[in-house]
Amino acid sequence: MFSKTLFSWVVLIVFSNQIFAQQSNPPLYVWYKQPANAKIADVNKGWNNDPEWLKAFPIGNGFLGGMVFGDVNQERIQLNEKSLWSGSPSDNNNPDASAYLSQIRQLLFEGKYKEANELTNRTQIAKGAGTGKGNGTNDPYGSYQLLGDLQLDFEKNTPYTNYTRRLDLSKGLVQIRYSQDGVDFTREIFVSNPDRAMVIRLTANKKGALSFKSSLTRPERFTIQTLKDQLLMTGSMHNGNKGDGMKYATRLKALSQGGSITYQNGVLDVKNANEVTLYVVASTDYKQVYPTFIGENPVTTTQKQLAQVIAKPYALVLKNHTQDFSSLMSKASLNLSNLTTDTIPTNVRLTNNASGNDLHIQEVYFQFGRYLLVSSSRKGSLPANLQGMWSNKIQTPWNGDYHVNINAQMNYWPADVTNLAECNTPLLELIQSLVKPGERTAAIQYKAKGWIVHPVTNVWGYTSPGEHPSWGMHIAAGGWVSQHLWQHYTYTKDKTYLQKVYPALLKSAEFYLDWLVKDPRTGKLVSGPTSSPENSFYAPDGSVASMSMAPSHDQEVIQEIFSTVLLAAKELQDKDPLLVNIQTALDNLTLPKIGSDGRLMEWTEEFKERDITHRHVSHLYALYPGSWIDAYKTPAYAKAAQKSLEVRTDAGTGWSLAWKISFWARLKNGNKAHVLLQNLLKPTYNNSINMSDAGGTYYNLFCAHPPFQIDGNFGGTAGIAEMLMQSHSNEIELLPALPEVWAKGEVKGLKARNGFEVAIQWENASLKQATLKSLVGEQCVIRTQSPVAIKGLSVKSVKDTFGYTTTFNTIKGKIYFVTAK
Ligand code: FUC
Repeated sequence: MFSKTLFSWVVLIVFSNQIFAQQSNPPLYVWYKQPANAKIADVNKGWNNDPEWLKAFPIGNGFLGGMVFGDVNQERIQLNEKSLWSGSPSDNNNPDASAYLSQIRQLLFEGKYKEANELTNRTQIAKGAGTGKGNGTNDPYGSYQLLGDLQLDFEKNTPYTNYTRRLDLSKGLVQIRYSQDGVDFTREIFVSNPDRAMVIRLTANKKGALSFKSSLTRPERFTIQTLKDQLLMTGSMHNGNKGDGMKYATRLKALSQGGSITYQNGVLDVKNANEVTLYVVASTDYKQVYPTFIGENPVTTTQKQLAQVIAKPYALVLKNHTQDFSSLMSKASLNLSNLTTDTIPTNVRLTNNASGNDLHIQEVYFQFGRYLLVSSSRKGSLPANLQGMWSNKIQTPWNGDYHVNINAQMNYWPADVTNLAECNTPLLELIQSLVKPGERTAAIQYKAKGWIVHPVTNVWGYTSPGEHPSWGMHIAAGGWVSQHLWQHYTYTKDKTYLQKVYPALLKSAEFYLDWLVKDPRTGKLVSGPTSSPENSFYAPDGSVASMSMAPSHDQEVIQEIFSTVLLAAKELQDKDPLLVNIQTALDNLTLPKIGSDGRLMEWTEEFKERDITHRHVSHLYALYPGSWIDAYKTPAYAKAAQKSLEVRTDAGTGWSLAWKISFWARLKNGNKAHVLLQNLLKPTYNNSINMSDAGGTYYNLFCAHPPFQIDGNFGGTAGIAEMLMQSHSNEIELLPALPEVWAKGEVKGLKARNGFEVAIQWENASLKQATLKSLVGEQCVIRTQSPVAIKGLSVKSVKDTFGYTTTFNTIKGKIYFVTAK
């Protein structure tokens, strides 16, 4: 009797902890049977990536990162420190710009595009060198740069067998194995966030078999000091003004079991050890505080870091790291393949997928995007940049900066929805750090209140326009990034957080209030002069132009930021007098139109595009990430958006393909979204930098712009989530865009707006069951294709044109079990 009761208790406990009968998660490795060649390529030859570098594994803790080659005789870990930038704070605001604004607007209203564009090109640009045309490493703008290279020279040449290298995505751990000269060797490499150090553990199954020389190097600006028990590399960056800028320091130390370790002439020499652990720590004197940006001395910081990590046994450092890393990675999972072991190397899968449909690489790609965010974006670090944090160059393409006309935003699309809110904070902090410099830019450049950023920013608080208006006069950027502050709130409903970010939101709206002007032809409010990011058109006067009044993108972003501020004010019961003006402006805003060919118009007139398949699809902002265009609520606009998308084609740079996955998902077309995912996954093993080459995926799963650019990885992950669950319109839609090829599967840990955590299981391409955990106790509306039942509740699924909605109140902390009827 007693044991029976105990048994039922156990069953009950086990059952209540389970979301539902779980499938086991598929293995999460990126792995290969070959090393990458560690020979250092000339990193200063333009923007081309080294194809071998694109075979290495990226690792990182948000601050310190590495690319691990796994080369047997000559291991190389190319190092990065995320704050390591050349350049320095500079004033690029142009005080003469505002004097020309009304003249430019007048010319545009009169249809004199040639004159208007010429005048804009002359007057509405940054003062000084701006971004240095994306090559600003020796300008004040600066560039993100590599920290250097760690090399391990085993001074061997003998053949090896049984080679494998793998990156364990769930633990953030590289493991390399091989046999050479009759000895089995292993290497285990990770970058710990709790201990802020890179750790490299080498073992052999024969005593005394480990001998190698190790050193730190950098293409320029470095000094190596050989200390008694470590190597110290220090240097300072070019500040862009013929002087020294940011300072950095890196330390390398080894501890071994058996054998000897000596440090001489900049070389760490290990002889006949049984086991060796190398520690790398690094830091800079950067601090994200405008206007000086100066923090702690990196020589001191690294001293503390090293002391902390070597004080602990290796096993403990590894344990703390894996716990930390996997606590984030395990928050969401995707199972499409039902695999339990992975016997096919990643490069083979990628090739197989190109001619078929390798479900495992698709689920790995989803998790790889999450892995990259966990590795490159942690509390207190700078956000993931154009290359996340991995660059092997002194001049990273486009300065490896924060492009805010799509790229930086896309990096953070997966953050909330795939349950990595912790990794979101660096972007939210960066945005808030732009308010002060952005207020100066608004005041000096446009004599406007509020704050603005143009399409690019760096670690030095750059908010001025770029050097050419065709790309540099993206006026909507500030509103777009501010939207991220609000979106994060919609997931958490945390009012303390909202209170903190509200001033940035309000001040962004305040800028647009000052900026908008009345179109004399319609009496409506329009933004301009401004571009539809990076696209251009043939104006009626025959000229090629990028400047116009009221391109759809700007109007959509402004519409959204105004609406958002009004919602935020309501949540906080704020009564700021500006809110009345915002409401009035919102009511008078010009909104996009549908053209005679059925497309959503990119500009207010039906101009002929210079490039009809342009990679930017900014006028569909309102479809995704915005939500004003909705397949169910505004079907006519959704149809027009679809037409625009079809004309843009299924090709594009990496991030463009990724964006299109989410567009198609929002249009509820899973098969089309999957076509785009497959295009994004197309193997691309060259080092082209030709933008007209369609993007794809490199050997190590990095996204090809080309060259390597990480946004497509993040956008791909977000796109997959958007195919499986959507929550942008106060409903949680389960399986809104399931492609036929994902007939069966399970996703767990997706976050929905209004505070829900969602798991879904499906079979035969339709919902089997789902669970929703209510995190804040809001009412829940779920949308499904067929009626559902909710365990313990009496609910009714109400039919409409697009499916069924089921509404129920929830209690904070409770899990609701949904089953298809
Ligand atoms: C924008 C895009 C480019 C590239 C660059 C970093 O300018 O148009 O394609 O992604 O950012």
